[in-house]
Amino acid sequence: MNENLYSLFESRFPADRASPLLILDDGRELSYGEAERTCARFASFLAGLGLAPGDRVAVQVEKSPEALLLYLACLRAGLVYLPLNSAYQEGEVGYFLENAEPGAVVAQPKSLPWLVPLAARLGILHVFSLDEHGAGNLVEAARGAPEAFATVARRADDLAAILYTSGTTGRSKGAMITHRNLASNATVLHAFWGFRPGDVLVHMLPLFHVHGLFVACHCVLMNGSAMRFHAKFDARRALEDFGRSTVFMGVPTFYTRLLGEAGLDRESCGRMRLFISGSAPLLAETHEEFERRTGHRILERYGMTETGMLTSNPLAGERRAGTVGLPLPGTGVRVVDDEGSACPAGEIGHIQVTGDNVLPGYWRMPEKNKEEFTADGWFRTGDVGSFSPDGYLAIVGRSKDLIITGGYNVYPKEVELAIDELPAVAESAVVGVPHPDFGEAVIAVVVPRAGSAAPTEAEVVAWLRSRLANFKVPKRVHVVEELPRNTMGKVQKNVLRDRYATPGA
Ligand code: MCA
Ligand code: AMP
Repeated sequence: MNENLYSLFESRFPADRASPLLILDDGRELSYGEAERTCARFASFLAGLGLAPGDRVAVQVEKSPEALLLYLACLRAGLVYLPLNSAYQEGEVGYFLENAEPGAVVAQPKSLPWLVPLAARLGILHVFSLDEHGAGNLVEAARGAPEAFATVARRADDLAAILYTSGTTGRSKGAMITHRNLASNATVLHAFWGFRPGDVLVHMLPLFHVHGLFVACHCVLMNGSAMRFHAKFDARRALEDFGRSTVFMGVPTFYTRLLGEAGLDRESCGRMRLFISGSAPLLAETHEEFERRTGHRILERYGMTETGMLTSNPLAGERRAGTVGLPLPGTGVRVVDDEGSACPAGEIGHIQVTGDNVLPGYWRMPEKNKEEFTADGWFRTGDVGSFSPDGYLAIVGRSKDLIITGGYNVYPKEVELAIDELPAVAESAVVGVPHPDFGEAVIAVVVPRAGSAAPTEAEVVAWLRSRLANFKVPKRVHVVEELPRNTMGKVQKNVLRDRYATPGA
């Protein structure tokens, strides 16, 4: 049996291939049949380049139907898909390409001036462009390729994708995701959330992370139904779509922005059956306010890039605000103390997980595998939480030094290292503070080097903008004489968080 994830999707496609997979912003539709043909052309073209199963294809493009079809084509051709956030800058992308050694790169046309020389330096033979409208030389070059392609046989343990996640220390790690990881999670989520014929999902998430690509698109592909596919989140357009759709998935920022729309009420959401939130904590007050306005209780779930989805509130049972629900079928979730012993219900500890959805390890980083997995093979999430007596998991914090801003992860260390490269900076500390729109906002506290003129906030921001993705750039930079430290000499980030917690502080 071919355990290629694409074959699983294909087995679920509607018999009538004229039915829509994508309904676009301008009302145009892309049918399953058209999607299959374009995907086959992309797969034929990539295979024709000499790329072999297991080779990586790095893709840093804006969202478009073609970007989704390129992902499916990679699966089909047995290539390992490596999506990159379109906001990443040259230095960030350079590291990923050097580490993953892809056989081909597909990028936004505006990136080509720096990407072409970078690829040449790294010995990457094939560089193609694809823009936000789905145009570019990839599409041109694949135009004449055959519209039939025999999906390459893959075993469940073969790699389907590599997704880079930032590290607490040092460089990013490539999470290796197998066909088994994705197929098991897609099958479980499709059933757990009760997908049914005729469901229409409103898709407003980016396609380069797990939430938008795997969670949302896989549920739709498993269901053989349609999604209303938008380039990005837009609260007004979402409201328009709620009148003709049934399922919505978003990060908490989507929900707080929806609450800012006067038109969000029971009537506008009357046709919807399910609102799902994840990627960052949903405040209980957002949950309650959303229910008051629309009559819908948001279903919150919890997952990670390395593991896919782990827990979810139930479709039929109680959706409990402030919790991420119950372990998904087939996923083991345990809460343990510092010694690794199971915590009783109500006690807070480290969350560890196991299951077919959990990655086999990190790309070419055996030492990280040792750190991130326990001796008995469970994955350490770095999240901290507790179970209620009836099995609901609540996440109360993170042992990893991570900021989640608008659903994107930012590791303070990476931003601090970039700030410290400024000659006028002696040291810096980066923390997350509450933010009404993004949940948490990145802020930096900077100590000038003795004898140097203190850098201004604008200088620090300008420096970072050229080096880091825009969502990592601090919303505020505070210049201070020294950082607060404890008796061990460690910077007291909690003091900084408290000091700068008030907006405008
Ligand atoms: C944009 N900006 C941000 C963010 N997004 N700042 C902080 N955090 C953000 N997330 C800033 C830009 O730098 C820019 O600032 C300004 O906002 C406008 O940019 P624009 O792109 O127009 O913003 P937007 O369209 O309003 O985007 C906000 C957004 C977007 C819709 C919340 O960030 C988004 O779609 N987030 C979803 C992330 C996601 O998919 N996460 C799932 C990861 P300036 O003008 O100063 O440059 S997967 C995951 O976490 C796991 C597996 C899970 O459980 O799901
Ligand atoms: P990422 O590495 O981008 O996949 O982010 C995974 C992290 O997002 C998890 O380890 C959690 O810290 C966080 N996360 C995801 N979903 C939730 C949620 N519903 N509530 C709280 N944190 C979440």
